[in-house]
Amino acid sequence: MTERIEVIQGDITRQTVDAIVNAANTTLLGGGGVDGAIHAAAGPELLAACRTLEGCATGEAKITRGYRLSAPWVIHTVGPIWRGGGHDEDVLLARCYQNCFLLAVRHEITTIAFPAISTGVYRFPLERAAIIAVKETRRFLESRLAMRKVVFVCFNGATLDGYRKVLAERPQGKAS
Ligand code: AR6
Repeated sequence: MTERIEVIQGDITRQTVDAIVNAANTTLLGGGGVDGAIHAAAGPELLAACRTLEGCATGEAKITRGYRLSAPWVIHTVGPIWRGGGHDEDVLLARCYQNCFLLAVRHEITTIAFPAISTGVYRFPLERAAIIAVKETRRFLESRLAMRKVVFVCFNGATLDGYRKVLAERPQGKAS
């Protein structure tokens, strides 16, 4: 299973996968960070498509085409804003991954790239977010053999180090 997880440093807009995930906000109308980069690379057709979606609640996900991206699909999800950890942030972040995977199954997506959702402007602690991302991904891959590849695209070295550390740790409850 672990061989179907990749972690790289790079720009998610350049990934050649079936779907890239966008760390959006509830309006789905664009923003800074990875959201801004995806809209810039996909072109104005993406914003036009997003306008028809009527926003997205925190923890949910919605899908559009990728337009000028090499990825044919973009899955937009809204991570929680970190407010100290006592406001269901962990559960909401886990739901982002779960809902992205549900859409991936529905659209027969077999390769998908994620940014480190919520860990930028939304200030979710990186390692804590990476633990959730890896746990949800491993759980999904166990049940879904058709998913060939999940890529964690880290924009900087600190994010890459955080993911590598978490991926090197033994999954909880596993003997080997
Ligand atoms: N490719 C991959 N990762 C990237 C890229 C890129 N091109 N650009 C940034 N990152 P953030 P959030 C990383 O702030 O915390 C937006 O304004 C970045 O280094 O993009 O979920 C939305 O509209 C960090 O590791 O998303 C929302 O308002 C990660 O992507 C808000 O920000 C997430 O950082 C969402 O905040």
